[in-house]
This record gives sequence, structure tokens and C-alpha cells, in this order.
Amino acid sequence: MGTYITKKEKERVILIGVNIKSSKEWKNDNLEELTLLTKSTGVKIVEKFIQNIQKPNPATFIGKGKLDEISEFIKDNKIDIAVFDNDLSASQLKNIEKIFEIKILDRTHLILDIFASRAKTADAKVQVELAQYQYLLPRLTRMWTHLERQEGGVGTRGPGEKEIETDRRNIRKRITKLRKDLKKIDKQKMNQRKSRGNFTRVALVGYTNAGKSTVLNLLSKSEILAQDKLFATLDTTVRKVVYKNKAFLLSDTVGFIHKLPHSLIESFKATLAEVREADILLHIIDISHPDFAHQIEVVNKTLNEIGAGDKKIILVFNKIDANKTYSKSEELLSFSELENERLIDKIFISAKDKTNINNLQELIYRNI
Ligand SMILES: Nc1nc2c(ncn2[C@@H]2O[C@H](COP(=O)(O)OP(=O)(O)OP(=O)(O)O)[C@@H](O)[C@H]2O)c(=O)[nH]1
Ligand SMILES: [Mg+2]
Repeated sequence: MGTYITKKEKERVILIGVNIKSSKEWKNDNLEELTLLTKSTGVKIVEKFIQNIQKPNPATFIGKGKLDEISEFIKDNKIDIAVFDNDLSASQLKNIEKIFEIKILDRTHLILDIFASRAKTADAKVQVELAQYQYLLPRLTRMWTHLERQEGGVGTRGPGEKEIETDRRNIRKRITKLRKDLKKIDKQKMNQRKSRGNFTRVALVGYTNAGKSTVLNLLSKSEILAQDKLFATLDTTVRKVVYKNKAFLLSDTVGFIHKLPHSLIESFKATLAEVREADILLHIIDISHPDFAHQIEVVNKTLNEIGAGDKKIILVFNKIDANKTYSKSEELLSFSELENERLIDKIFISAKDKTNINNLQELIYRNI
């Protein structure tokens, strides 16, 4: 799918979020996560806008006054892209684009874009492309046409702009083909899993950037890409780990995030099978993150969605080196979410400083 063209000049971006007063849902972190997500695409963030509203405007999501204010800012500051922290309906997208006259990305589009730029293996590429087309199909209007001058950059690693204008039928055909490819991948992966024998299977899960790959590297003495960037890992890696007289299989996979696009979850079911079929989950938590409690909830919710809601879990609180007050977070373990019989144990570690890794090994050993 689309190529990744590096532009000479960085695209200038504004971020837009809302605090919805009627919503009980966890709210706005001053767009911190959206900032990280956006930055990881290499653009320049020029300004952030947050509006407090009672409920989203059905036509334009944010209110009229704010729209005008932002519109003016866009013109005065030569902004190329506006990124929304929420998901927008097709008609909201179109309406806002008419007013702003620049490229609009909603949260799902942005995440899909990041996944597209990270996808390296054939499997990951098929899964991301399928999710992208599913996202685009209901949004196939002429909304992108005035952007044809622009090439590459964030938000265009989807199907090419020209392609979008061609028949929806072509895209449907492509989706059918990708689904077939995905089935083949599913089968291959299933056979691979069968051929691995009867080892106990342990899967690393967690919010993106929590330290899953770092833990895998430590426990299996291998070298998976671990990076300070969101969604560094898109594929599943499985390693055989031998500790004392026991061997088990340890897998590392794609990280979760608040509002992970549903189409991505669907496409990544094959990749996430390792989690679904695991005997034990090691839930890695970045305890140095101010929002880690919310991240735990997001991971639990996502586990339910992929059919892994009933797995035994060991909570691994990571990055204690970066959070000196971690002992206090023990209190947080009284969370209703964590008080169930699925929780078999918990441990505090630093994968970076290799603190408590022996105890983690012992803990896994005792439970397999
Ligand atoms: N300070 C500190 N940083 C850590 C620790 N463990 C991992 N990190 C850093 O956190 C960042 C993310 O680590 P990864 O292992 O790539 O995280 P991940 O969960 O695999 O992330 P994704 O694959 O993107 O979902 C890297 O920069 C790591 O070096 C730790 O114990 N302390
Ligand atoms: Mg990783």
C-alpha cells in the first residue's frame, strides 16, 4: 500500500480535543497521548486546542465558536493538518474539512497511519492494509480530492488519493482478497502453534511502550526491537525460555492503547492468537506513567474484546527505577478490576536496571 515519502519540510499540525461534561469516561490528559502519537509520525505540532462542551456537535463535533477560532489560526499559521483526539463520523469529517480546508485526521486514522509505517512483515502489512480499507470504505467521498497536491506525510500512507476516487467496488474486491490472505496467515500460524508441542505458554501483554519487548529480551536473552516509541512491535515473537528444569514459550506482541480501532483488533486477531491461547498472561505496566491505572483498565478491556478475558494474569509493575513512589501504588491494587481470581500474583521490577528479574523468573517458574 502507499509509499512513505519523506517531505523536505515538516508538516505543521494542530491537535484538537474535547472535554465532554456529560461523559463519565476517563477524560483528557491535556492531549499527552495524542501528542506522543502525533510526534511519532515526525510532524511538527504547532498548537493544541481543547474545548469543554456538554456534548459533541453532531455536524461538526466541536462548537461553532471554537471552529471559527481554529479556522483563523490555521490560516494565520499555515497549518497543514488538524488531528482530532476522538473519532469523527464521515459527515463530521467532511463538514470540518470544508471549514478548515486542510487535511483532517481523527484518532483512528492516525493510529492506522502509525501502524502502516511500522508494519514490516508481510503479515503485519496485510493486517494493517485491511484495517485501513475498512476504515476508508464508509468515508469514500470526494473529501480528499483537494489534497491531491500534497504527497506523502502523515495521513496519506493509506490507499493513494487517486485510488480513493476509483470505484468502491475495487476496494471491496481488495478487501475480499486481503481477507483471503488473512485466512491463509491464520492457518499458517495455527499450524506453527500446533507444531510447537505441549509447552506452557506465557504471553506478554500491556499498554504500548510499557516495556514488553524489553522484558522478553531479558527473560529470553534475545534481541527484539525495544524502542521508546509507540507501537514499536507489531508482530508476535515467540521464544522458548528455559529456567532451571522447566521450559516454557514466551510471546511478545502488539501493544494496546485507549480506543484501539476496532478494525485493527479484528485484523490483528491472528497476531493476537498467541494471547488468546496462552496459559498465563504477564501484564506489563509502566508504573512511571501518571495514567497507568487507566492503562490497566484499557488493557483489561481489550483482553475481553479479543477473547482473552478469562486468562490467569501476573501483574508486572515495570519501570520502578523511574518512579520512586511506586510502593504507594500497591494501594491501587484494591481496584475492583484486579480483585478477581484471575490475578495470580504481582511483582515490581525494573527491566532497565534488571531489578527483581530473578524474582520474576521464580514467580513464572512457580506458576507453570
Ligand atoms: N526507565 C525505564 N525504562 C524502561 C524500562 N523497561 C523498558 N523501558 C523503556 O521503555 C521503552 C519501551 O520499551 P519496549 O520494550 O519497546 O515497550 P513495548 O511494551 O514493547 O512497546 P510497544 O512494542 O511499542 O508496544 C523503551 O525505551 C525501553 O528502554 C524500565 O524498567 N525503566
Ligand atoms: Mg514491543
